[in-house]
Amino acid sequence: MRVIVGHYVGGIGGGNLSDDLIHSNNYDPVPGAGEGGRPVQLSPRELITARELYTLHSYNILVSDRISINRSLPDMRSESCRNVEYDLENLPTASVIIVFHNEAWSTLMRTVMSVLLRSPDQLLKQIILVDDASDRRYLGKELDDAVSRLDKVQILRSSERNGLVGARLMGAKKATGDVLLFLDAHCEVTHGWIEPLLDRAGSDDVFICPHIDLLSEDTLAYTKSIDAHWGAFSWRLHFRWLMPSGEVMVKKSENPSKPYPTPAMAGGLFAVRKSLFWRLGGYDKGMLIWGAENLELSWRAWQCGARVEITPCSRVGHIFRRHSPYKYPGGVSKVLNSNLARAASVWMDEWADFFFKFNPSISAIRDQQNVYDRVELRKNLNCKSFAWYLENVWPQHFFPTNDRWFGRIKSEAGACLGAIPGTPGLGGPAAGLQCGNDLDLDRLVVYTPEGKIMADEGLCLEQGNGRAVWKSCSDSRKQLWEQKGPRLKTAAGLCLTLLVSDKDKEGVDDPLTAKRCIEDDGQIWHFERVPWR
Ligand code: LR7
Ligand code: MN
Repeated sequence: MRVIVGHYVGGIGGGNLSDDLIHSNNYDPVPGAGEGGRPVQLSPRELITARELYTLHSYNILVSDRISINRSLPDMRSESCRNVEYDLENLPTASVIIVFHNEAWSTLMRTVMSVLLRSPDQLLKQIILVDDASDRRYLGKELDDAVSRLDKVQILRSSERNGLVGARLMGAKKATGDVLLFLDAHCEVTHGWIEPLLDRAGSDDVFICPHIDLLSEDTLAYTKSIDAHWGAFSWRLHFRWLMPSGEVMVKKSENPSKPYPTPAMAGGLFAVRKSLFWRLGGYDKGMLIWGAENLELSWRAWQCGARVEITPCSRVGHIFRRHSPYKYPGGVSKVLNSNLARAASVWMDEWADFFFKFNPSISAIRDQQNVYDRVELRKNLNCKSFAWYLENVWPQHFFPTNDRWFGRIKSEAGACLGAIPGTPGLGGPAAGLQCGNDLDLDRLVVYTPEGKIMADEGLCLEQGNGRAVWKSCSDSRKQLWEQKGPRLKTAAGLCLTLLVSDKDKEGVDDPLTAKRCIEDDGQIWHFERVPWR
């Protein structure tokens, strides 16, 4: 499991950069730079300047300004994707919608140019740029002029900062193509990107996403991301990429050019038939600035009779940023938490109770949200339950359920089981942790009837070579633990053991492993159930 979109901490302003720097367009391409998707390297001195400018966009603007907005990229598709033939005459047309707030000129224009360069004329109806109240001077008249020279491209401006949902709705209302195709404002599409999206979006029941590749935030190199990924989310409702289940992988290898289902989408890059988008209720207008709309849309799609899929044949690069460069009116957590509260209350049923119980600060702002319209929408569309979603769309999920034990597993020695919060999804060696309180998600685990011990982020306790580790949950038998009285046993009959080094420390920070069963406090476990809702 890998993390790409995380939880942003902090919108940062322009620091102490001069007005001139902030507001001017310094696009100045160097012949050959970044061609073929290759990285651009800077001299050590330039790197220092580039670092200072990161506050503006959270990517290397010096590099971006050096690469032609028409740069070439290699064909990123697999052999089997290249062999698919599409009947262009019978594909629906696309309105590409790109919303932006204070984007850099060069990345924005490169997004636009890559679409113009690599989409068959008859399939591309229009490109709609939506300016979400940017205040950078270069995005004013200078952008208008540039856009007016381009066929099919138009720009809509919002005088108020609406956030990406409001901006996308503004674009969608003006779209005249059959399919809405959303992109972030720092993407580059590659050869053959649009045909597979339109081919699938033609059917009226699917939100179809491209395979998202990586544009390095430092060098703008185009790199392929791992072949298969699945979108999902953690207990705290942070979007996460996971490895698809074994079953999905088998199907994929049987037909490597076929779109495959995903529990959730990353949010920025997808195509959907316009009629379906509106029939399912567009977006939740109550969602501000950034965040959670991707989960809301994914749940709504699945629960209300549509699907979310990824086509491996459409490859689009996106600049992943570690920080969000723009301001969040009201503060980033207030904005994100309100959006999450809305999405959870409308769609998650009992799991909304779980989310709110363990996130009291979000629960506190829950009542400020009026979601009446969205609840009505759910009723009118006759949508299925979240239980149905978990069971059918994401059976490998790691949330508690009615038939899964949930709580704290505490050693007789004192320490508790839990995955140390580190880089989400990566796991690591398992050790005894200081037991937290009942709301401390890092010390709470799901114990499935099958015998898996699951922590947040899709980590399962696994007996590795000589040591127990937290690893991505899989079908591996090494992740099965049978409860025998107060002991937890592997298939080979070994006992989960906390290797207590110092009695006074109660096993905190001490390693866990599976050992021959003996009389030992480190092998005795207490199961303290914690109600999850
Ligand atoms: O107030 C705003 N107004 C805007 O117009 C805030 C943002 N925006 C624009 C912004 O300029 C950009 O073009 O909205 C777009 C998305 O914002 P980003 O690029 O800051 O978002 P992100 O790429 O970090 O985050 C992902 O999750 C978001 C949750 O709200 C959105 O769904 C993004 O579209 C989404 N991006 C992707 O899915 C790209 C692939 C990333 C992955 C994984
Ligand atoms: Mn983005």
